[in-house]
Amino acid sequence: MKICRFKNKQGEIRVGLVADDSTLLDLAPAGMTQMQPLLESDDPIAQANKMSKQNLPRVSLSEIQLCAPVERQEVWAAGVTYLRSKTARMEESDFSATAYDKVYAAERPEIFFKSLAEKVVANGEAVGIRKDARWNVPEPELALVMNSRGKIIGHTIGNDMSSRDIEGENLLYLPQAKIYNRSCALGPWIHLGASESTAREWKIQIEIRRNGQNVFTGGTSVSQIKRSFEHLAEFLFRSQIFPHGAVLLTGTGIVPPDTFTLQERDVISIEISGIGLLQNPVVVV
Ligand code: DO4
Ligand code: MG
Repeated sequence: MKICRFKNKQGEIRVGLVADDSTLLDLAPAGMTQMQPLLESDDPIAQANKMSKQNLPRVSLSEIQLCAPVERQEVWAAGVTYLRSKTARMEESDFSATAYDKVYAAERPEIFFKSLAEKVVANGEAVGIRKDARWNVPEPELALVMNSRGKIIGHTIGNDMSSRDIEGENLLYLPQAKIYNRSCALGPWIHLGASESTAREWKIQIEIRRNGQNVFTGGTSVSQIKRSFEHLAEFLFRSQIFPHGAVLLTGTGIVPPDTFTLQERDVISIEISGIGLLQNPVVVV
């Protein structure tokens, strides 16, 4: 079961249930104009199933614009959860290398703030590369969607856009390397109710195209994430409150070669089997 936010032809923001590859059901006539009541309910799948049985208007995906599947949730990100991320970061930095080594092995994960909901970029919108950075990459990541009680109720696709030269120069520059205009994309929708063992079977693929040509392809499996989702969620919610719920990106396991940097007008496609496709062009910000 997949739910989305979308802008209809009249420019109104609605919540939809994805019916098939080309159609969704508009949940407004069922009284649902925001995702939050569904995400906060005790059984979102049962509630979504019940609504899907009503005679709801069908909307073609080609007629609407998908919005980022977040309303008021803070977006956070975990880091160095894949071995590939640890080794790439140790290589990019001289004096921060031991920090990455230590955090990979430590009980406490690296978790950092990534974005306010209103700044998140939706499927089809441009993600940004900083104008003062030389080395920019996308980070394709599985994102956990949690309610205000810290329960994982769904998954979406995240892109944790990053400036590797700024991050590599000094670990204290991490917020500037990670949090800037258009640095976080989420979408295309939320897949509800998959267990962790099901999600761990999913594959993550990325393709980057430039002038219509492929310039990078990479892949990994969610099963390569070192930490359990419950462990990540527990640390995020420890001594912290999220009255509107939270989204947590789970780290990247795909790092392009060191010679690669994104350019304006590149198109990034991230696919997670089980969820769908998140596609964004690149703009300098
Ligand atoms: O410590 C730097 C960021 C790590 C990260 O974003 C990742 O591993 O995905
Ligand atoms: Mg990341």
